[in-house]
Amino acid sequence: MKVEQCLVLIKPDGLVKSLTGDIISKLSETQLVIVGAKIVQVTKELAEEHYQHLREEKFFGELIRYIMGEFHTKRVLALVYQGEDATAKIRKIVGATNPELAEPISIRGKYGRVTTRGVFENVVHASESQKEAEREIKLWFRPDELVNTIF
Ligand code: IDP
Ligand code: MG
Repeated sequence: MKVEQCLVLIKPDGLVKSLTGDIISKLSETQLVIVGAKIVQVTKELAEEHYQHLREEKFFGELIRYIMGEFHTKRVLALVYQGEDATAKIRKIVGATNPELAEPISIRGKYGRVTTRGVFENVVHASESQKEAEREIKLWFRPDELVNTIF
């Protein structure tokens, strides 16, 4: 067991569907601590950097428009969780990337959908590993926006 951080984003569909409270309540079962939180208007630069690993995918353009809020609202709620095994605990509650394959009681299984445009609108993002979490948190937050100086 080791202390980790994890970036969670409530994506624009999650905000429009008024799921913020549900998602934060569900994540509180992990007993992890929130050490950073803010509403962000996602720029193209931030979106493309965040999803750089998917640049070659055919759905990349739609994914960028989705996270920028072009289909819902131009807001994302960014949260940083910290605690033991944060990424694994959060990813379990969040569920699989494809909402049709996600556990029905996971956040994505409950609230996500596959659009005819070909994007998985899966309500929430969570870092996949501690390495990714560090990269993502540095991208989304300045050090002084986090409770402790983490990075
Ligand atoms: P993750 O969000 O579970 O870590 P990633 O592979 O990092 O999954 O993909 C980032 C986001 O891109 C997903 O959350 C989803 O919104 C979208 N996405 C990933 N794979 C597909 C796909 O095959 N079709 C449509 N959208 C996808
Ligand atoms: Mg990912």
